[in-house]
Amino acid sequence: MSDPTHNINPHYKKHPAVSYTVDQCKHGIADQNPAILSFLISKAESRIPKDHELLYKVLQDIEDTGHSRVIALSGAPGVGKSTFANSYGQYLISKGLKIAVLPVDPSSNISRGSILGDKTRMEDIVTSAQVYIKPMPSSLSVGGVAPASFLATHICRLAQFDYIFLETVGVGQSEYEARHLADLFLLLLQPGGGDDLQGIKRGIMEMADILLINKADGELESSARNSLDAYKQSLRLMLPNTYGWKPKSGLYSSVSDKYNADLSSYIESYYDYMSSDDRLISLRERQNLHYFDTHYKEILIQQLLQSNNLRAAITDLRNDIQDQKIYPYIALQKLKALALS
Ligand SMILES: Nc1nc2c(ncn2[C@@H]2O[C@H](COP(=O)(O)OP(=O)(O)OP(=O)(O)O)[C@@H](O)[C@H]2O)c(=O)[nH]1
Ligand SMILES: [Mg+2]
Repeated sequence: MSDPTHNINPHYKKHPAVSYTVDQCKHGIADQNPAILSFLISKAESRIPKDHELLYKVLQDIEDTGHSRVIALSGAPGVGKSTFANSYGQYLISKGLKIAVLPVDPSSNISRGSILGDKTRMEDIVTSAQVYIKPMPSSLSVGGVAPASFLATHICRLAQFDYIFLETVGVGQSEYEARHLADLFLLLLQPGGGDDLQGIKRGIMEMADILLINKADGELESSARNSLDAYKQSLRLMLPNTYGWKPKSGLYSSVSDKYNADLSSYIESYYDYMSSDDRLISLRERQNLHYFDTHYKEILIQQLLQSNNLRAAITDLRNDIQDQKIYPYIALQKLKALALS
């Protein structure tokens, strides 16, 4: 049998993982340094407690000035979210603005193999120094106690990008997650849908602050106009959101520049509206509380389960239940007493 190690380079050394000090990270955030931002976001994706200790040290005393505008980009797969980020991104860059584009729920993006696709769709902005696009996560183990998308958004806020776009996977849970992270929920729709909601759940449509019929160009332009009329009808029947904002709707196309100014005026009017009466402050406060409320139980449970005594007691109680030595209710009461002791 041939030696399986014969073609391994004996001089090969694994590169040590790049690491940065707390101070370097703080400066990196202030400078919007992409390598450091990606380093920190990878820590946010980690389940290793040490990584979160580092994040804690880096993030704890950097002030969030509230400058960044966080926009969720939602819509069914293939509707053109990444191409939109490229096209509207170019428009923002031309105004001297700095932007970050982050995927929400990157693990499901990877399983659908579209992150690479997303990056190629953003080819015009990917090399710009004014743009940070979060690279593919190094592993699929996204998670830990804090969802990485919250922390990634938070890190980009602290870096004070003018705009942060959160591209969702377009279906289900990630839309709701994005709604809890973003100031503004922008929904892209395919032309030709009319009032059937094209598989977009009504709940998602109701979250939209701005709704665009995308691909309003070439052969699709007239059907995009028809769709817009139909959507305007159904939007009229919808109640304004919690803050009293009535969603705006319009056309968009990533192959021309012609709708960018309109969209920009919709976005401005949304922020004008939300900035008055402290609505935006209140929205962001609610989002922070939502994040805390969703995760503190998980943290406390994890903390408790680190106790060997409790883990052993759970094993014993389960055995006793199986052997019919104890009722499950009594077992829970015993466990509670133990946890409180
Ligand atoms: N004609 C036209 N085609 C577009 C436009 N925007 C996107 N497309 C095309 O639509 C396809 C999907 O675009 P993407 O930007 O990858 O769509 P996406 O919503 O990011 O897709 P996922 O990330 O897979 O959910 C590509 O073939 C684009 O070239 C547009 O404004 N006009
Ligand atoms: Mg995409």
